Amino acid sequence: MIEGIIVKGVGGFYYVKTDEDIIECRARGIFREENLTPLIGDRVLIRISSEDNTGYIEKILPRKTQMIRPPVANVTQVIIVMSIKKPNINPWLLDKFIVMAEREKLNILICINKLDLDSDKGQELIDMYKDIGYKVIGTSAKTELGIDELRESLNNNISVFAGPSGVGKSSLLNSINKDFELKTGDVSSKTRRGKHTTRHVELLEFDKTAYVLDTPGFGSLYLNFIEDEIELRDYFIEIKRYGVGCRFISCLHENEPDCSVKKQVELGNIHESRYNSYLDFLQEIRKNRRY
Ligand SMILES: Nc1nc2c(ncn2[C@@H]2O[C@H](COP(=O)(O)OP(=O)(O)OP(=O)(O)O)[C@@H](O)[C@H]2O)c(=O)[nH]1
Ligand SMILES: [Zn+2]
Repeated sequence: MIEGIIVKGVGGFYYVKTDEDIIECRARGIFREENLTPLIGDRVLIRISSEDNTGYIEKILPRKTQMIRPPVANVTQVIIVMSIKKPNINPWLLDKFIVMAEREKLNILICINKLDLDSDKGQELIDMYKDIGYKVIGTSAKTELGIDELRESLNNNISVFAGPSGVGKSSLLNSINKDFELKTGDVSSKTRRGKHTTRHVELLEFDKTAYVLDTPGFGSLYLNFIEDEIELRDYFIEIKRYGVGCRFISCLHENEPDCSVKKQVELGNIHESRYNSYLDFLQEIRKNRRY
């Protein structure tokens, strides 16, 4: 049997990239019995028929991670893209994407794009999130600033881009590799096009150790997957860090006495906008639970 990775799935067929080739495969019926669906990103063992060079997926190797939207296995890294302008940077939204990615326990790379439009403001934000402890790259798909660094970050990862519409996710992918040729443009023209073409999620191979999903992750940003509000503390890494010093183990860092997090906000060691995002998401989780 040969090992490969599923890079695409269309209508019951799976396209498995091996060292030499891309093989069109079907899944063994046994997976259905086991209620197991092969996913894009799955490492699989296949048997190839010598007659027509199509194959059967015989075994799915253990998954490292499993993303729900879009359904992809073994994603290791999320590249969260925000633009400094057009659309304007929205730290609250950035924090939300970070929470989604932290929850999935994925490596996070923050990419502040369109730096050509306002590099001062961009740098401010880059410094802020670096200070928190994140890996941040400032980029411009227009001037190719930061593209080499972004390309390098793909090595040894299955990456997925995430971020709001229009920030330049497709443009960045195209700058990384001209062969990708993803459609870019303003939102309205893309929506029109989208109505007539069925989109399939596909893993783009950048090189043997670097795959990128052609479809953005985390389309829905509802926090309803968080069942217990106490979870949220762990998805803000600096709040988690400073929270160790709170008087109460169960401190939610709102109005509890001797809260180390509140103190660090006052001292300026936790950014106010991050703390505000935290409080806001906490309310959202509570509201969800009431329904
Ligand atoms: N000035 C400037 N414009 C950019 C940059 N990157 C992308 N753009 C423009 O921003 C617009 C949106 O870019 P896309 O790459 O389509 O954005 P996207 O994030 O893929 O958008 P969706 O597919 O809707 O999620 C296009 O008109 C791009 O030309 C950049 O670095 N600087
Ligand atoms: Zn506290």
